[in-house]
Amino acid sequence: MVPARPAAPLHQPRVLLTGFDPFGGEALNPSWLAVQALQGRQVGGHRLVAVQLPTVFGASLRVLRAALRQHRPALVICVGQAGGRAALSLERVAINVDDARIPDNAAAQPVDTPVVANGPAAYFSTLPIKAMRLALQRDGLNAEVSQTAGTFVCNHVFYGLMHELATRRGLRHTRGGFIHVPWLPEQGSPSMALDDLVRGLRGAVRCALATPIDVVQAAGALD
Ligand code: PCA
Repeated sequence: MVPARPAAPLHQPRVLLTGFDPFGGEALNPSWLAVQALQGRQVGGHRLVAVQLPTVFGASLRVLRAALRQHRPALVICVGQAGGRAALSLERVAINVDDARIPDNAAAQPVDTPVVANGPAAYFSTLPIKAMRLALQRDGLNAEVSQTAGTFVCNHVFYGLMHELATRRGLRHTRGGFIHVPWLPEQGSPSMALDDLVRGLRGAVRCALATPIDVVQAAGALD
């Protein structure tokens, strides 16, 4: 009989990674393929947990909240596809608006509605985005800080995540943010290979865990 693998210790801290299902008529979503490849991996003493979110306003946040309750992660990075971008985009800010140019996967297309009624206008990422950009660039990857996550389901999830982290007592010490990834080569150009997406996300997690306070870079450095 094959001995059962010892269960991971219950107290082992976790990192939650989320990706989305395909949307807008595409056959795949690189955000999910990349985080799925990291499921169960260990980084910096933490276990990575991958969860898929539907590309649907509302439902995506219900799945995310359930995952936060279940895993109580130390760190959360939500990941989405941004077709047309060439770099791994470390998002700086989530804004309190849903404004969809195309329908979501449940055919909803909200226009100019808040993610959270009476919530603050915006939340900043609590990930060390400058340190992460530096770490990824040193690994030879194309990485940038992005000033907008758009107004579709990715921004919706990013805002909803930061609102949960800001308002739930049990998540007071959890840091979180959002990374947009380019298309895969088979989807169009510009693109990034799946191996590089996976390497980049693993490097982003490693850097975030090792960097409690973001670095300050001289204006324009490495841009
Ligand atoms: N990208 C979309 C939603 C799902 C995804 O992967 C966005 O940028 O809003």
